[in-house]
Amino acid sequence: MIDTIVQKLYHAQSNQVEVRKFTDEYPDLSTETAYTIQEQLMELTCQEQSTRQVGWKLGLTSKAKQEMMGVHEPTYGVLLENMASDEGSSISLASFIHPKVEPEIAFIFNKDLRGPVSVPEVLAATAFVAPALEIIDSRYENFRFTLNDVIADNSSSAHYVIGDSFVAPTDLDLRLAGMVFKQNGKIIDTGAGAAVMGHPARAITWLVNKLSERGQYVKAGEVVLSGALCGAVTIDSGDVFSVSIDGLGSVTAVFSKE
Ligand code: OOG
Ligand code: MG
Repeated sequence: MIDTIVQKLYHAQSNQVEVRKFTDEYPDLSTETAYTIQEQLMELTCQEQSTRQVGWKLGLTSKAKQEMMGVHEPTYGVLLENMASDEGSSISLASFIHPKVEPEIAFIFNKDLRGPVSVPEVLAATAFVAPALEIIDSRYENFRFTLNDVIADNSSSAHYVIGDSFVAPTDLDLRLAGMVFKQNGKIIDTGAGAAVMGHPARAITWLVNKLSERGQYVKAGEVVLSGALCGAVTIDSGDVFSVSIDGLGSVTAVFSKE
């Protein structure tokens, strides 16, 4: 079963086709098995696409996202080197199925982080925080899934852009950092860092503690996206999205017209 799901998800991602969510066929698919599928899917992707892991992302760490997706627990996924774009480069929608974009706070670590960890320990291991835009793209029909489906699908990871205004996390109170999210120059949502589990670094503690159950950890040099600060928005070709976060600066993602 594991291998079949890995192959089907890889095929869906690389051919931009939707698949039916696997819990329809395998209702007993457990969270542990779902993370094993995710791990094998990422190994296959790294081999096939000659890429490597550069970090992690958290999913469903805000109330807005949990309510939007009907999944009330956080998840994590893997970020690969070939999922990153530099700010300013135009991103083609051709490699996605039904992409959406989310404003997030990215953490970049200069120390390994092994569980159990606390919020101060996460902040002490953080070199910089930066504004980010994550492009998510569920491989499932109509972007609908259960917890274990989305975990198997690498928590809908697809692409991301990190702004290059790097700030030390101790220079500001991330809970109170205000956020303005724009599409084509118009404000579409606002929020603050506290939308993510009360403090975005708390989402990182959740990740590190969860990873330790599987004998894994966050490595120095890795980037972690702490989760959307508000609901995700569907991307149309030609769109320009930006997020500005108080004290962190802003980042823009430009999507090509064709
Ligand atoms: C799951 C991934 C959610 C976030 O930041 O909450 C996520 C999804 O909604 O498809 O990346
Ligand atoms: Mg996200």
